[in-house]
Amino acid sequence: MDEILENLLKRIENKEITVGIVGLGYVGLPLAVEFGKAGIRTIGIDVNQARVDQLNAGDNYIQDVNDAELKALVDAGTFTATTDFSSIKHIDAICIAVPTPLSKTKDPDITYILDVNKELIRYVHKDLIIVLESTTYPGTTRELLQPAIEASGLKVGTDVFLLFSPERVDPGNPVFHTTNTPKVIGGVTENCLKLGMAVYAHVMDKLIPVSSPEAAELTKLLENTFRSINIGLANEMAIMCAKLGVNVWEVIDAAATKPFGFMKFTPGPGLGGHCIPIDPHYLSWKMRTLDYKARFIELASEINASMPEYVVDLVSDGLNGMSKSINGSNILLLGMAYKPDIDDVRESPALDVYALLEAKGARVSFHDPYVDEIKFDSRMESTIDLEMDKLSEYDCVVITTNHSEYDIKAIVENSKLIVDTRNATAGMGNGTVIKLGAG
Ligand code: SAJ
Repeated sequence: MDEILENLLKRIENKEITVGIVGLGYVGLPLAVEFGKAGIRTIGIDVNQARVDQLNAGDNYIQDVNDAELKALVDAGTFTATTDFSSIKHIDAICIAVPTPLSKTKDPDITYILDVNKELIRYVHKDLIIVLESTTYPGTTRELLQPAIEASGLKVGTDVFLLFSPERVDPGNPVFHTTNTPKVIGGVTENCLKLGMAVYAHVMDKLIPVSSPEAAELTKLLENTFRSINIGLANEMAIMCAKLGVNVWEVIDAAATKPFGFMKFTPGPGLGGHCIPIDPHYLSWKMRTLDYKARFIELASEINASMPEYVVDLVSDGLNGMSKSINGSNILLLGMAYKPDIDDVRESPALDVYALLEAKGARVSFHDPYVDEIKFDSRMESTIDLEMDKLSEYDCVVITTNHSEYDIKAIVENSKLIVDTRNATAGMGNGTVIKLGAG
């Protein structure tokens, strides 16, 4: 590595750098806080002025970020937020953690990455280290970012340094967070990798270098495709067990006693979150451009996407047993977040269940201790207060997300009919409970 690069490496190791984080969401903000806590000047860049103002006032909005830690970094001037991309001129290493959703036709929507790219081209400068963290299809870093950056005349690997390093945030995970989750990282060149690793070494306990940005991009997609497919298998097992009159939860628990070669996944009302329902489609889309059909991904997606409808059929069967129909019934959904003990409703299957029941004429309400209100088409719906003595007013209560604070026993005792999609009522033998996958 020549002298210039050695000097750059030394500056990084001595924390004589400024780190920029683009995208101050559930990935970017925790990462920015960790760089700040490591004593590195950190500038957060986000297009959302309200978010920027909130952060500069020391107010946190991400559940996994410690309020006091953020405030201390803001008060000390170690972390500041801005909407101004020209700050890149004063940044030595920039991590891009913007959303990569799907379009309506389930194709990758990399608009956010393209928007950042436009700003990068304007302010990219010599010795800038650029890391893309957003989950994307293999080839994005090298085929999209590199040509755009090099159009400025700066050469990747000698003048600027370009890498891909997937985010692995598991919102709400009480054990694994930004610093103690191994960090995969792939550089366009050896120098890119060396410098990128020196930056991340300040905040990550363990770095996993791979040979290319494509390997890093695909590592992330394998991780989440693995989950989507295995969740799809658990959901299909639930459907098959119901037809066989066997309790899928008992079967899964028994299989999970195998000390090797098995990993437990459980059925549910469908796939929620910012990643699992979305990321595998980035891979299947890329494969379609190479005339290859990623069959496992498509099949798992089909099964997972059918689960909200399957839950509504269980509700219909339950009401039918009471000579009632969905049409005109009062139905309460417990839990709108896409998984327990978090406030995130993105892609939550509970939203689909809500909409499907309403479309069939039910009067639907919801309770969620973490979600005050949800947006339906153009209207906002607020959570009800959960009062045990009022549960009998509902013809059916659906447990869509089993938040830890739910007193399930009391809910079962006070409800006329329960459809349990999460095995929350395990062991509560009660005629009023219909359980997903329990025959
Ligand atoms: N789900 C099931 N059955 C299961 C597991 C999950 O139905 O056995 C459902 C959940 O209810 C949820 C969805 O799938 O609706 C996604 O669940 P998740 O546990 O994968 O949660 P995410 O998407 O918040 O977090 C995941 C990470 N989760 C874990 O590794 C446990 C991980 O895949 C990624 O680090 C992260 O997405 C990401 O950002 O990619």
